[in-house]
Amino acid sequence: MPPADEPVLPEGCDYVVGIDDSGYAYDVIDLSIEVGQTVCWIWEDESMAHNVAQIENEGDTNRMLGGKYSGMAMTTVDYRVTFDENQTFLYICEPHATMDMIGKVVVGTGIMEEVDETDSSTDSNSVPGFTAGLSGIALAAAVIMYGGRKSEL
Ligand SMILES: [Cu+2]
Repeated sequence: MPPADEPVLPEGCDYVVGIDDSGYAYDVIDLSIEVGQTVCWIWEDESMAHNVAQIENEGDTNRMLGGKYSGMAMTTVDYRVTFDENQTFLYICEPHATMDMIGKVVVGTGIMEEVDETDSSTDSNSVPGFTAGLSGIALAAAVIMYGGRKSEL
């Protein structure tokens, strides 16, 4: 039974993760959800600034590049993620990672299936700069190949 003062979930959120009374931890650190559900990390006017940064492996204190990221730590945050695939989502609060401010969301089976590479572009949270960098490299490679071919003639 949830406590009587449990706030109503904001629209679009299936679960809300906030900051606990200590001010240095999430109030829900181990969550299990269904595929397609949305977790909202929401806090307001906290005394300390916090964020949500995906990590690759348990114990990591640095965020995973290209992972989900709420941005710079803030005292007020509203960060929402809809999980469309089975996976175990591990995250830290960057300023307090070494103080064990960590959390986990187990989505469905908790095990990510092999994903076709072409699917990565559909991830709305992918970093645009990363994709742009890759196409830049592809372009450079094409120019080099073209140049090489011309000199053979
Ligand atoms: Cu924090």
